[in-house]
Amino acid sequence: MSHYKANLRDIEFNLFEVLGIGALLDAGAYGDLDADTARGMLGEVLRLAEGPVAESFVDADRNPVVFDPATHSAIVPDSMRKTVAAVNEAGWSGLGMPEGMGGVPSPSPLIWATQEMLVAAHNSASFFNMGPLMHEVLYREGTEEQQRWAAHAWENRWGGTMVLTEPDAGSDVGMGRTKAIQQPDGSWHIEGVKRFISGGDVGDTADNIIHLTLARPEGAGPGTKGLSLFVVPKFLFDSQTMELGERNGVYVTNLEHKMGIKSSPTCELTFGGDHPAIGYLVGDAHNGIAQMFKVIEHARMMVGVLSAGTLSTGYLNALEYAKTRVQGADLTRNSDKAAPRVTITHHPDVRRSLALQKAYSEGLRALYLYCSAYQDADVAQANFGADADVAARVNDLLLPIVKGVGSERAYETLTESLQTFGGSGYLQDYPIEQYIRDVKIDSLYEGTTAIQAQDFFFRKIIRDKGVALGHVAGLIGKFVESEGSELKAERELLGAALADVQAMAAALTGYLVASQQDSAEIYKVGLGSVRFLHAVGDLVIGWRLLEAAKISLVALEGSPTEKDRLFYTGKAAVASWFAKNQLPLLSSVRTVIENLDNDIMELEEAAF
Ligand code: ST9
Ligand code: FAD
Repeated sequence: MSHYKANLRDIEFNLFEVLGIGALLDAGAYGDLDADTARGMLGEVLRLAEGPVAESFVDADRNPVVFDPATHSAIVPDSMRKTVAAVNEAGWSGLGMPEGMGGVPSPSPLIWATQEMLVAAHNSASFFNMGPLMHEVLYREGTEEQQRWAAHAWENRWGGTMVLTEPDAGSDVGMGRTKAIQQPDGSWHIEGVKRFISGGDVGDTADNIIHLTLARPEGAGPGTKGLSLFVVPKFLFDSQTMELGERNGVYVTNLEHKMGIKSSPTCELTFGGDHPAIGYLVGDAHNGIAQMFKVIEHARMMVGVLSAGTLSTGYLNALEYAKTRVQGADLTRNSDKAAPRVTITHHPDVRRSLALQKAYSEGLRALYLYCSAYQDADVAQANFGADADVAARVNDLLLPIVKGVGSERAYETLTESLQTFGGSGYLQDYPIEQYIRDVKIDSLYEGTTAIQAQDFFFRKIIRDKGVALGHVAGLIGKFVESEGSELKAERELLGAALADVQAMAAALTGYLVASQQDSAEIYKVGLGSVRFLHAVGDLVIGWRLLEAAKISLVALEGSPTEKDRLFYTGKAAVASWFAKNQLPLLSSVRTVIENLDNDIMELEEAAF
């Protein structure tokens, strides 16, 4: 039996009943791809995820990838090799790839929905499939010649990596010291040591790897703006025939031993030394950080989707267990020692916990799919009346929420899933402990939560002059003001949460303005930014859950099947629960943010 439990019904609900993707597809917006075909594809992806992808989840954790220093390569467990082969053969990475590369046009929400199932079924396995993302970015950013390389790399399932981090350059990418030295033939020699590179080697699962690498050309300025992006292949190749040639001078020199995702090869990569590491400037332009952010934006979204999917399977496993585990009597008969024992779903605290798990797993899915709707101008226009410019801004605004809030909420809520199992949850007999170990990384890489929170406030709100935030707040306000007696109390709670978040934004902006007179005032933005990110996350999640509830209540007025009746009833109930139990907590966050002081910043370091 697969550990992985997908929530295909909820995925389809979001795509077809909330975002209206079926109507767009049937109108021919994406060529031959119609709604029925899309549903068929989702079913096939589900079978792949539950089957060959999930199959290696346990084995690859207990018998992880190992490093062979003699060959500088990763030795990949057989179980993982089978999974990688099955994923490659299925070819789903073609969805949404540029048509010039042979890809199939598809709306973003559909692409991310398929990704959710694939990555959540086996987190580590995703890192053997980073190639297509790097190929796509090389295709979009590269010269004509590099576009050919990219298309060949994708067609031949080469691996791919994103190479930024160094021992002294983690969050602070601009501290990178890896050098690039131009050669007379126009190529470059890359020299330096990079750390923590996912998929730095993938053993014999790919014939070649392209490392998209940030390095500083000799004489270039400091910081991120002085970095350029190079494509550095593991094996050199003939630029015309693409025939593989000599080994390039980029080698894995260590493999990290990690808390989770143990079969994801996280590598130290050494470039150059005795054997030059030859690289080619991407797009023949020195625009490295902006080019790399094309990869990063996609990867941040991917991380949020992965977190949401992992929590969802954690919740569904916990729910299944809770429905069968008999323990204790109903609380109303607690003093009656002879009272019949009940399944733990009868206990109020288990219900509270299951409601929280259901709310965040369905809420985070609704959030990432809401965000993905702004990645396509037509979907954004049809659903939210956003033009292309606003759509791009809202996507930017939502990305740090999808990644930052998604990763943190998934990790903390998975501890609730574990708790549902009691002591059994702590055992390796169930998948939850591995989900927790595997998902923890999501709040760390691709920019830690603190970095997401700063990106959110400074870049996505202040630099954007509040345009995107205003759009989202406007939609929430409209929902709050909507007519009708349905969900009235919940809409009022949402309205209060919106006011709380707006007050938080005003307080943080006030500190920023005050910092022009007294620079220390900006510390208050830093002190409040993660709480603020989470608060906006809860607001948007609460709203999306209530939108889903509204649609569900309408569906319940028809004559749904029994299965659908239960589905819609659950959606309406969990939205109401979230509004009543989670949204009011934002008022206390508002109080904290409005009353921030700098005492903790003034504390001597030694007094901590
Ligand atoms: C990493 C990889 O951690 C982890 C693995 C990920 C796995 C993903 C999986 C993917 C594929 C899986 C596929 C699976 C398939 C299916 C499988 C089936 C089994 N947006 O503010 P400034 C740019 S990698 C856009 O001054 P500083 C912009 O160009 C390591 N652009 O920054 C800007 O210029 P301007 C990740 C942005 O102070 C310029 O940067 N590491 C954004 O110089 C400078 O901006 C990190 O993420 C943005 N939001 O530098 C580092 N922000 O302003 C985290 C900046 O003119 N650190 N730019 O437009 C940061 O993000 C820092 O804030 C910093 C600061 C480096 C940007
Ligand atoms: P640091 O930057 O040292 O941060 C330490 C702490 O300080 C964090 O809590 C952070 O939030 C906080 N902090 C730092 N700066 C600030 C600030 N300005 N304001 C507030 N708080 C701050 N990198 C790649 O390039 N490619 C990869 O494929 C890749 N894969 C990875 C896979 C794994 C398993 C791991 C563990 C890492 C991977 N990374 C990769 C690196 C990853 O992106 C970095 O670990 C991450 O960006 C954080 O950098 P750091 O570890 O140096 O932490």
